[in-house]
Amino acid sequence: MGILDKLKKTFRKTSESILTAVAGKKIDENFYQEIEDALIRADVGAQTSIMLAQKLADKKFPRDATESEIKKFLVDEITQLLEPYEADLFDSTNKNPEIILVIGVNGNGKTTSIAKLANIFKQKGHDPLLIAGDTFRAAAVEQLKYWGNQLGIEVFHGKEQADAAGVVYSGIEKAKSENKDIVIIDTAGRMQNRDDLIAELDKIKRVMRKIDDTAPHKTILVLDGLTGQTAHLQVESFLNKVGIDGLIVTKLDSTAKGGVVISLTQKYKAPIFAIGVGEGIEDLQPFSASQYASAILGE
Ligand SMILES: Nc1nc2c(ncn2[C@@H]2O[C@H](COP(=O)(O)OP(=O)(O)OP(=O)(O)O)[C@@H](O)[C@H]2O)c(=O)[nH]1
Ligand SMILES: [Mg+2]
Repeated sequence: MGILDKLKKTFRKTSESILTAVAGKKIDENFYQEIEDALIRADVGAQTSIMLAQKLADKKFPRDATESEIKKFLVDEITQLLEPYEADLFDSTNKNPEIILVIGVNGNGKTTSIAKLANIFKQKGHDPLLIAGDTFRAAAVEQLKYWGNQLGIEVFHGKEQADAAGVVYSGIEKAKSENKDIVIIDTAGRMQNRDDLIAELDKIKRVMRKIDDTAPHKTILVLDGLTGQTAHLQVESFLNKVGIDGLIVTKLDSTAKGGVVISLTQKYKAPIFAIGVGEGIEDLQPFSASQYASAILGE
């Protein structure tokens, strides 16, 4: 299956929900309102949904315009909205190593996304080291080690309940001495309102800067695409309290509200590094504005 077909399948719930508003309808006042409502239901965000419906109305489609013409227009508009937020995670690196810090709320998909990312890096010829900075749960280290074994990628971890910042420091030293070109750091899940746990992230950042004062080169917030408005609160908090360079939005295969990617980018100007489209190791895709726009409209 090609990437776009796979994405269409991923976003089928979202596209079906939007398209029931379009299919077989006459183009009248009601039509634009229905599209606006459908976009809002798909979590596209009120402001953007109103704007898109207005643009459609301004375009003055003839009453007999086809569903496909309407969809193509929306695909183009959404692509333009999203293009500035395509963030390339897979460009070549020269930071020796490139240090990527992965953070987010419990269960959002951090560890799984790290395994998927590492797999992509490895396939591209990189030599990543994964650091198990989630020292909170023993099972977290095991989960990362499991993926490391499966993928043939090295995992660095400390002793049980070790200080996360200390593990990160030792891991980066090891990566440097072994000439790894990418380090990806897994961290324990933490709620955005737990300031004590947020402070631990500051400590991790301070410690890695003793080795490389430009690190972390990327801080990625992983969001669960199923959580809707809660995802917005998470971005707001982590942006203000920790600072982030962009997002990975996961579990888009299980939601009818796949428009959340649009509302997040428009509201927070947050680049999207990748999207999670399933539980398998291949199910993480670099973010493409045009493919995403086509997929959520089933076009
Ligand atoms: N369907 C689907 N499931 C996903 C996706 N990404 C992650 N998951 C699942 O979400 C669950 C949690 O993923 P983890 O990677 O363990 O999440 P985490 O953020 O590391 O969780 P903590 O370490 O507890 O904070 C697992 O069952 C994953 O398989 C995705 O894109 N689609
Ligand atoms: Mg985890």
